[in-house]
Amino acid sequence: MADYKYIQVETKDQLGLVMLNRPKVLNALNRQMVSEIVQALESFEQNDRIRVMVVYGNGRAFAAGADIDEMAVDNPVSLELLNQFTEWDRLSLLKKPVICAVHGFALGGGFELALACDLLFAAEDTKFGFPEVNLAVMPGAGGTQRLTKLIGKTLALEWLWSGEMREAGEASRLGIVNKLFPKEVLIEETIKYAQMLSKKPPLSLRLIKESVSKAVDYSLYEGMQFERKNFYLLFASEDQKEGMNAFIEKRKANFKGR
Ligand code: CO8
Repeated sequence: MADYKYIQVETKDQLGLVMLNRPKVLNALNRQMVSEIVQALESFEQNDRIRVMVVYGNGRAFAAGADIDEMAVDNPVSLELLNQFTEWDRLSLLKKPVICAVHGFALGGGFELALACDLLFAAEDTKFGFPEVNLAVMPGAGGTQRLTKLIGKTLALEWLWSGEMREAGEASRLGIVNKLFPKEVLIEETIKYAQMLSKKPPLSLRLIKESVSKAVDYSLYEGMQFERKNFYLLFASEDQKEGMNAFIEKRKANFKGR
């Protein structure tokens, strides 16, 4: 497995786990760390044995945002030339399920990373927010877009303008968090859920993810056409035969991902 400086990577059965690992600075996301996260997830994406990926943080927090020390000296030209977000954009090309498990703080770029994943599980102690406004900047990795698509314009504006931190319970009520857990069992419960998901037919998970993602951008009619093609496509898979035969033969299906 590649040697990373700011993350730790491991596999567990059919899961690929990525742990953010700069605990002294609350996993502040510097550029190399973002590169490493994207590389690690892409290598799990290419690994036939991995079916579900999990991202979480080591130490007191999931991530307290982009690394402010690194960003403080940026200017528009350096940012344009760096073009760092091309890497970030590759997160949305991942086809396998990605679950994010957050605790402590999920702020700024850390919150954006969580929102870029498919499912968000949170410890009850998590504080969410976009403090960028207090630094006289704004979210730059999808925060204004993904948050607004999730909770609507007025709620998003109020939250982003204030820069305030909100408790996990409120984030859950707003529909941002899928599951809340006591901090002590967050990773264990997330892995349990990911294990369950890893037993499902991978091609179905994949095409469901693709179709649901289209629902955000497409009209209902276009979205339904897209969904239908994916529905038809699954009938070309061995797993569809296995799933339906297992039902008819009253046995447990064994899905191979083809
Ligand atoms: N960048 C750099 N260092 C950080 C960051 C950060 N974002 N957050 C915390 N740290 C460091 C602190 O400087 C401190 O270091 P040291 O011990 O050397 O002084 C250490 O982590 C521990 O932090 P605190 O002592 O501050 O811990 P507290 O428990 O008192 O406070 C807070 C925790 C409230 C989370 C506080 O650390 C804080 O406000 N952090 C900054 C939060 C923030 O403003 N985040 C937004 C950053 S901007 C951003 O994310 C833009 C995204 C653009 C796209 C990025 C794509 C990746």
